[in-house]
Amino acid sequence: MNRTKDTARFARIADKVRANEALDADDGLFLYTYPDLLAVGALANERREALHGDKTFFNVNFHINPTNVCVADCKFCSFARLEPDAPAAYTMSIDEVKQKLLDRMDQPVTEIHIVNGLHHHLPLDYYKDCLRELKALRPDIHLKAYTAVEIHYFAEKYGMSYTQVLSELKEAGLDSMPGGGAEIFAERARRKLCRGKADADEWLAVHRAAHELGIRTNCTMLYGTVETLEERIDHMLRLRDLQAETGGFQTFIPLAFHADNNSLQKLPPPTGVDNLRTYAVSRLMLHNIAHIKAYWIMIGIKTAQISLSFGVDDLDGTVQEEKIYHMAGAETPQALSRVDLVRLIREAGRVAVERDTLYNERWTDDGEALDGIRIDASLPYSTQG
Ligand code: V47
Repeated sequence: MNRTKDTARFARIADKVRANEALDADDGLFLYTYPDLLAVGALANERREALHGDKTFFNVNFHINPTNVCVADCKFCSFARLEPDAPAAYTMSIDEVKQKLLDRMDQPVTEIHIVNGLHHHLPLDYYKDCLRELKALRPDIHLKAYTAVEIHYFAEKYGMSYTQVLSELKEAGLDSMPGGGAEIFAERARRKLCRGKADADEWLAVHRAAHELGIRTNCTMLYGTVETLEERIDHMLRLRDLQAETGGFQTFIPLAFHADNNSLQKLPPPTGVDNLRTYAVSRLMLHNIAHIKAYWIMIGIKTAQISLSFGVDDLDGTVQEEKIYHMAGAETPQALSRVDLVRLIREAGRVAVERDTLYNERWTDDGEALDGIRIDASLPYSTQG
């Protein structure tokens, strides 16, 4: 390897980043293979600080997965059950869905994240009723619900356009959409991972339709399965192109593959370096997406904390009742409290900002006690707040 040439190439990329110019696919691949991880991280950090300073966002949310019954046989998935009567398959009644919120009426939750399997028989009214009933209980709560893959499935199943499905769900209470189901856009990898579900163009078309209706959405990339680095960069560029068209994406969330209880069990998990590099490269490639979110459930609390120096400005979230990754072997706790999150962020030298789903700032850490609780660094996580 010619180090001098490499350093010069890195410096040219850094100039582009500082001028907020779009990097191309070759730049992305170079950053993925440049041996100096800390230099890539520092450049991503520079961009992160230019956008957000020390602010590090989090929100108070919880997850509901009303059904795990799913017609799609995605090889990476440990959550889905392929038939309604398969062992451990479940479908909640609307009352059971409501109960999840009733159990938390005294908590300062601002968002519910709702994702389902692609159920064989449920009518569209089931999904609308979930939204309506939750809103009836807490009209102020933000419902971030249903992935593009679900919306595509509903459109095909009920003979409707994406816009019709989304308009009806919006009318029932849908406020924004999570970024799941994107996996890896490249057809070669997608054929191996999730043949038969919405393809890349369909996933992107659903998000385009949502953005046109004023529904903000997130975007994700599942990494660490069968994809190549070229395919990761291609994935980011396709997201960047749609963002240039609509501006509707709020945050990008790289999702590290977890291998337990699914058909890809032989694959090793992404390494710490791969996780940090993927966050940094995402920050640098996706110059037009405001936020990069670390999903601590997937990469672990420690790596998530370090990622705050590698381009990440957002930590998801308090996240109670997570199922999809815990069924795939995630060893992280089921939830972090606000105090846990603030402590993690403070120790990383950043300023915690509690946000709502649309990134309106609700509370900023002033370094003093949190909600009357003085943060005690000697106590373990999840015992405070
Ligand atoms: O689409 C499923 C991934 C996604 C596994 O928008 C897996 O705020 C790793 O998209 N190992 C769903 N990944 C979750 C998701 C998400 C999560 C947090 C926040 C947001 C947001 C969105 O999870 C799926 C798939 O890509 N996934 N199984 C697994 N074994």
